[in-house]
Formats: sequence, structure tokens, C-alpha cells
Amino acid sequence: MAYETLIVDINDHIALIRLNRPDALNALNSALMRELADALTAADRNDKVRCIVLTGSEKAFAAGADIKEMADKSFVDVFEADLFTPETEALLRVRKPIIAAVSGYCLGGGCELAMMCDFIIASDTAKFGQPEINLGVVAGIGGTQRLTRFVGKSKAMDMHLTGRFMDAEEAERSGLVSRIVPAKKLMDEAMAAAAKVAEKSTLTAKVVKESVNRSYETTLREGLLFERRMFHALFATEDQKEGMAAFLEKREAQFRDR
Ligand code: CO8
Repeated sequence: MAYETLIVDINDHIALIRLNRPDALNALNSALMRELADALTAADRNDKVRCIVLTGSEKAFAAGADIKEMADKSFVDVFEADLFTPETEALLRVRKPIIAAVSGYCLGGGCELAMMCDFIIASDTAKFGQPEINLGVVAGIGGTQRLTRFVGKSKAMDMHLTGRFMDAEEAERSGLVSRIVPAKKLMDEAMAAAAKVAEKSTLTAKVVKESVNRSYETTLREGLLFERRMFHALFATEDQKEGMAAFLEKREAQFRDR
């Protein structure tokens, strides 16, 4: 399907989704969010896809929600529209792994979008921020909750209250991103990481994703029980038999998602 605000390529089991509003630094407007929800849902349902990479341009992953689109709205407008809620819920329902490849500005809703992915690979030019306070608002799609879980209260408060940007080094040091690579190598590294994920059993990858995400949503005791039961359950799969047999036979595993 052709999109107005996205470029989607599917190759070698990887769906690469690129935000594409260059004139607005990929600001998230309603059309982009709708298309993104559609593209992610389609990739999740596509049997050929085993991993998804979400990226922007070299200058901006996304500079936030579209301020031009929001500026004149009233409380009733945003409340009744429940702005971006169906779209972010669609993103969070995606069961296949999503890697965010971030270069340049990753601000406001852009930073929140990156944090909804499963992990973030950043270029050395990446700048993260939650500058909503400068506009007289607060983050609205998870920034106060997720950033705090990633980097802790003190740094999250600092980012949200001052609106300052965090460079890639600081983002890696504080646990927001998993790795930093030179800007020119960002897409090679992100696609290589996606290819690694795509080699695994997608069935097992979905269980890993659910288990790690559970750690954000429940008590340690419940999370440990969930993980243990998932571990037990995977012994009912062919991929567990194949993975362990391949190790013992010193060969590459051939997973079939069964
Ligand atoms: N929205 C709309 N347009 C934008 C945005 C944005 N967030 N960011 C940049 N643009 C546009 C600019 O208006 C400009 O367009 P034009 O050429 O037509 O004037 C173009 O992109 C290029 O931007 P700049 O000229 O400003 O580029 P600079 O390199 O000088 O500056 C910055 C780059 C620092 C990124 C600057 O553009 C900036 O500060 N942007 C705004 C960042 C921001 O405040 N983001 C937070 C937005 S609010 C938000 O994300 C809330 C999310 C929660 C929604 C929840 C709903 C429930």
C-alpha cells in the first residue's frame, strides 16, 4: 500500500518503515499516526515479516507531535478525539519486535514513539527531549511514564521540567538507548540487528517481548511467575526441540515458528 507520510520496504523478512514528512521534521500529525498504525498492523500480520525497523531521516526521527495541527484545538476537541490513543494502542498491540533507529531530533511525541518500540539504536547525532513544557503542555503519549522508567525520576524530571535535550552519549549512559553508532552506519547497524532478530524463532521472540514488557506492568513476583510459565510453555514448541538439538549437533537452528 502507498502511504503519504511513510515509506515502507519489506525485504529479507524485515519491514523498514520510514517516517517521511521532511518539511516538518517528521512531526506526528493525524495522517502520519493513522498510516503508521496501519503499516505496523500490516507488518505484524504479514507472515513474511519477522522484525520491524522504524526510522526517520538523518535530521530527525520525529520532532514531536505536529504543533501546527494542535495549536488551535480546544480541550473538547482533543478529549473527544482522544488524540493518538487508537494509533498508539495499535502500535502497542504489535507482537513482532520493533527496533527504533534514531538519528537527529527525537523530541516530544517522537521520543515517546521511540520509547514504545522494543529497543532504540541511536546515531551519534541523536538528540532526545521532552520539551512540551515550552509549549505550555505535558507529554501525552507516555513520556512522563516511560522516560521515568528508562532513566529514573531525577533525569526524567530534569528533561520534562527544563525541556533540555539529551545527546546520544547521555541517552546510552542512562539506559534510554541500547547502542550508539556513527550516523552513516545507523541503518546498516539497525538492519543487521533486525536480521539477527529475524534469524530467531518469531514465536519465541514474541514470548521474549511479552515477558520483558511484563516487567513494566506488574509486580516482580507476578513477572517472575509469568516468565517461568512462558519458559515451561516453550517446551511444547518444535522450535525449542530444534534450538536445543541444533546446539547439541553443533549446527545452525532452522526455526519454523511452530
Ligand atoms: N510540529 C510541527 N512542525 C514542526 C515541528 C513540530 N513538532 N517541529 C519542527 N517543525 C517544522 C518547523 O515549523 C519548520 O517548518 P517551516 O519551515 O514551515 O517553518 C520545519 O519543521 C523545520 O523546523 P525548524 O526551522 O524549527 O528547524 P531547526 O533546525 O531550526 O530546529 C527543532 C529544529 C529544534 C527540532 C525545532 O523545530 C523545534 O523545537 N521543534 C519543536 C519541538 C517540540 O516542541 N516538540 C514537542 C511537540 S508537542 C508533543 O510532541 C506532544 C506529544 C503528545 C501528543 C499527545 C496527544 C494525546
